[in-house]
Amino acid sequence: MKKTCILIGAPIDSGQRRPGCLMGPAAYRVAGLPQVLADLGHAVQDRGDLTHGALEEVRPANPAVHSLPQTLGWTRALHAATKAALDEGFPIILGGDHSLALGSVSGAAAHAEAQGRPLFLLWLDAHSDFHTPLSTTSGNLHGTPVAYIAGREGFDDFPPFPAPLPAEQICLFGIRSVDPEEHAALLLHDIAINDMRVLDEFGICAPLRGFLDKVRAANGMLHVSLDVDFIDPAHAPAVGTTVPGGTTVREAHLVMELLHESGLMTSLDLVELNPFLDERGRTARLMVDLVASAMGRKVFDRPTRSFG
Ligand code: EXY
Ligand code: MN
Ligand code: MN
Ligand code: MN
Repeated sequence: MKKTCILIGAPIDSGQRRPGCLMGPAAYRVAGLPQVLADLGHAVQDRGDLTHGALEEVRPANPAVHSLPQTLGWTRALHAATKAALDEGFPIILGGDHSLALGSVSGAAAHAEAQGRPLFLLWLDAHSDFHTPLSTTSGNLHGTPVAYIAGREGFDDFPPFPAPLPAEQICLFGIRSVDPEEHAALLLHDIAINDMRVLDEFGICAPLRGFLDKVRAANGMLHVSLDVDFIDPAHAPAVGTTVPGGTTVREAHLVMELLHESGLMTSLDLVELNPFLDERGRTARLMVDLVASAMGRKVFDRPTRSFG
């Protein structure tokens, strides 16, 4: 199905400390994302880059947390932009670090709530991002969005999340780096954690199809958040939080192809690309190729069937 793709640049890097993520939106455009989408027959509206707006003076309870005013400003801006874009089409948020999901997913949740539909979340990441601003030791708020989305306590400085997602509506995929406090909290939340061991043992298809069946049965909307570090750093080096043992390029494409075939994805984040760490745009181009697979690019247009 052809979509109206609404590109929203989010040059946010306040969720972590390594410079470079703010160049992400430009890198996706230089890597040809708008044209790739148009070549697939989609309508493309590039809304340019957001800003975080006026900063409010706020002091975090946890002294390790840095850039809280910027993160709050970005959260408000991304919430509004994503919610509005969902009224017109298919938002693709060009990050920027993963703290952008504090706003993009809350905006998607507000839209889903207004539509009377449940929101589901597919989190493609090496990390569970399940810290709160109180539990984080790095103080990097890009490690917290899933906790906010799931309704964990500890986000008092943030707007209340519209309708925190029940555990069964959240699916983590590719996980291989979880801090002890996150681990303890995740055991209490019963969120589906398809870590790399699950993917090694059961592959991509069975766990992902199981989750997509739940989305379909609930007439759900599906927000997908793709962190560059989901993919093995040997293939995607341009990210500040690399963790060895990630997915292959083909596994990442298979996820995107299954998402396209499901027809269920309603919004997408591309996060954590740091062009300053890239090798001649190699990672940016891989991410654009993955979006192309999610938006209908196929080598052979054939029904999936077993051969033999
Ligand atoms: N759990 C670690 C922390 O909280 O600092 C690492 C977080 C990395 C988050 C990146 C976006 O996925
Ligand atoms: Mn809609
Ligand atoms: Mn992440
Ligand atoms: Mn990550």
